[in-house]
Amino acid sequence: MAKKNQPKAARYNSNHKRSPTSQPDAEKALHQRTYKILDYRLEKPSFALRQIRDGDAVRYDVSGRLSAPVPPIRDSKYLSKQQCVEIYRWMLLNRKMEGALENLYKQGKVVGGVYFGLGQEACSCASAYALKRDEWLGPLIRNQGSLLVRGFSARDVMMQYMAKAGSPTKGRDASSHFGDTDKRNVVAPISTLGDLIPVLAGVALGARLQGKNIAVMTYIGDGGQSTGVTYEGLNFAAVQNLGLVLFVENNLWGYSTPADMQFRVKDLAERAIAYGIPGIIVDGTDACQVYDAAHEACERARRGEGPTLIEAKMMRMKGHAIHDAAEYVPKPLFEYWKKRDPIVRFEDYLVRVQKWLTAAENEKIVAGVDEELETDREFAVASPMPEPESAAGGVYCEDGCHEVKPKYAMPKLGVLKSARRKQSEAAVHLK
Ligand SMILES: Cc1ncc(C[n+]2csc(CCOP(=O)(O)OP(=O)(O)O)c2C)c(N)n1
Ligand SMILES: [Mg+2]
Repeated sequence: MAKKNQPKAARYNSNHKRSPTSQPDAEKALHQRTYKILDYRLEKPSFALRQIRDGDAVRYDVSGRLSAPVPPIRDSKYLSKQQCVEIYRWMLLNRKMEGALENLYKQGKVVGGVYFGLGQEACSCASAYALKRDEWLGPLIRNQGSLLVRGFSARDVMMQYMAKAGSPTKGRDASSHFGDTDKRNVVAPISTLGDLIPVLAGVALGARLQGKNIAVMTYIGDGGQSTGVTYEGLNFAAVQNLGLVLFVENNLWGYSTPADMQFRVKDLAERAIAYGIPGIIVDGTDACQVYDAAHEACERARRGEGPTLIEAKMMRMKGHAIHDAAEYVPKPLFEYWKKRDPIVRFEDYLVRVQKWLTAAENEKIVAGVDEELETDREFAVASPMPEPESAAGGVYCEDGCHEVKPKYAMPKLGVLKSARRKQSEAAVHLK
């Protein structure tokens, strides 16, 4: 084989260790600092991806402990049986709704593409579940489960994808770029990755000026976290002690780029150290771990103690969107994560391990979800498309159509002053 055609192998393994320096022990002890990253996982997957170039073609090989036993679900410190069952139902609705969307797309009824959160339902649903009704969420396109938890229906999501007149954006967008700043406190996803972070930090700042420390939650992917605005937004939240709960969804791929080619740190939770905020790792396929970390971070936020970065490790179980068959993902990686399916494992936990659901009760939940979806799907399909003339409406704010009112109270100047005082006290303390 000619040299230029030979497969070249490059290792992209974030577990590389730099060679130790030859500092004397005493000097090392003097300079060494230690930082804590909490890790809730019951399993620490260990594998490496290898990029193989064969001429112009690129593919990935995976090696490591791919036959490791599947970890159990970790008991939650906070969730009741009732709450676990509720989260399980949201996850089921999330998954089955996306299945219905895939079918609608194949029937030519969806305008544009479809984005899936397959394998990430625990992360979307259990995280949003930790917020109180009057707190705020800024989902990304993969967090359709979070939208359901915040009070949107499967009907809303399906109508949106079909650009129906009665959809949340009245047919103006054909994916999940919608929110509700009036009742559900949801900021619409922003396509430029990372931009939701300063926006949500701003929401927390607004609430504080109105005299209330609230938790605000948003997400960023393993790819999107490389953007500058992620740093700027989180740093702003950190120095202002704003109650931002940032889920870094490490699903191992950003489009076709593997996570190991996106960052050099071992765990993205380590980024928290540089912001001076707590960093936590959870298994993103375990709803109990996701909820517990989210709940603790929300409680910190409500106490006015600032942001938390939670890295949720999982796998994007489909391509980037429906057009992407994800051929570049090594099959054994899919097989490994399929065994760690968040819904199958949570169901097993509720039915067999905890015996919180009988088989008959479980079947009733599944049937209820199917029935709800079928009703919503039929309604969405039968509902009309927007009238062409309506396209120009709703672009500009007409007199009185949007009254911007403070959500919590009239802004207080004193709050600002006390926040500044707290900051300068903290600065003195650090010195
Ligand atoms: C600033 C910015 N750069 C690039 C894109 C195009 N883009 C959209 S999604 C995506 C991949 C994101 O990967 P990741 O953040 O890991 O999220 P995932 O899709 O895996 O959930 C890219 C590159 C964008 N929307 N915004
Ligand atoms: Mg990703």
